[in-house]
Amino acid sequence: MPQHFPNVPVIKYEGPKSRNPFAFKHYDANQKVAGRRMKDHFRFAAAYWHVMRNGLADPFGAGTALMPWDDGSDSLDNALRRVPVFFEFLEKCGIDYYCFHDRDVAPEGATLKETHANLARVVKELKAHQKASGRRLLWGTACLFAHPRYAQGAATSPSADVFAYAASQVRHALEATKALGGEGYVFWGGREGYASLLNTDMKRELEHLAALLHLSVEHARKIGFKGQFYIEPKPREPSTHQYDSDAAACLNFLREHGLLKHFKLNLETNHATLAGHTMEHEMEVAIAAGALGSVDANRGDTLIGWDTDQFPTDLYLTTNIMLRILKMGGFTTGGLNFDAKRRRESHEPADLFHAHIGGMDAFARGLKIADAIIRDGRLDRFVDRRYASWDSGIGRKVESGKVTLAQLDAYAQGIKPPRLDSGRQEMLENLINEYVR
Ligand code: XUL
Ligand code: CO
Repeated sequence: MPQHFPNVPVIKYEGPKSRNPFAFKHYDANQKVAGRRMKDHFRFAAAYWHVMRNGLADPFGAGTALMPWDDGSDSLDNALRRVPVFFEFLEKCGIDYYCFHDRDVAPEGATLKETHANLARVVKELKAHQKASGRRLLWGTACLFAHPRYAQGAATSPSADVFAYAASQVRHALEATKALGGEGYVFWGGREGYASLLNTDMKRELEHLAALLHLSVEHARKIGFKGQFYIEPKPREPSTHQYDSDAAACLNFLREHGLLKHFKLNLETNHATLAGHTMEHEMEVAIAAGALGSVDANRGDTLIGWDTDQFPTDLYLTTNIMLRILKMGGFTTGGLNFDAKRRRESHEPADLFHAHIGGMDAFARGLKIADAIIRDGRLDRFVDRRYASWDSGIGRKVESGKVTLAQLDAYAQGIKPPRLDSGRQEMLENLINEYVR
């Protein structure tokens, strides 16, 4: 293995008593929990854009990240040099999957044709490294938000020519994803929203967004791409309003435009909290629609109102996520992608490892805790009992659509006033605390 991270060993599982910062304390890839190896539960992925391209700038200051392998240029050679560094990182960290935007891996050229050729060249390199390392592509995507041409939207731009540019980029990113055996393809509509309604034809913009998604699904069929399409909800940031603002809005959009059978959701924790929801809320919404596909694993900060993309280290969060993934029966095409970056102060290459080790260990603990809570059974039994009145009698009739409003009126007039049992929230919180330790 090349040595771009000479001071970092291959990260191994050493158990909870280890004090080695370059070891897993809880993530033991091949250990079985709930009948499956940990690595198969999580399908961890690293984000090319954060690991390789995030210089750790913030709105008030320049990047701080030390990247001795990177000459800071936007050349194709520099792009090619990043590839082995990234794969060394994946191998040392024991991460099986990765995700990328077209522009993370390959630079824009002087013409669109040159841009596509750059991507094709880097894809060759990625493919060779995937083969040599056994690493795989969880999903690919096109960056339709960074270039100034997308300042007023990509699929939802007022300019039909910008739409065509976006379509061209999606075609090539989709084909790159297929060439790399990618298991999915993501649409995150970074600029698909508006800054002001004064200049916006919202209905038309939404129809154009749907058109791009339909065209992409058709193209996938034509080229034989069998991967899963995802849409990734996020509310504000960068727009005043984002059309794909949360899980419910995305599902409604997909349903309205006949796209629900082709798409699932890629849910991101920090996006959920920016939308004023918890991650578990967004997961419940997606699971209820049979549309939870994948997860961008990170967290926000309650003291900062933007997408801080921090690494997930909160055990309540990872427990809640894993409770739902276990109940869903696990990921199929999706996985846990660390769409997360180090703090600006954590500028050394070694910090990339500490960050991912922490996230993987937090999910390993979350999985073990969630499995224990499910096996304990008290939580599920409580919820079942709380809704027991729907399992028979009048509840059963309502659920099966076998009752009229008039019959319900007659029923209600014939019973004693309803009496509620306690919701026992605090008792259930205590139950969770028996396991989160
Ligand atoms: C932005 C974000 C994106 C998507 C992919 O907040 O999460 O990186 O995950 O475009
Ligand atoms: Co994301």
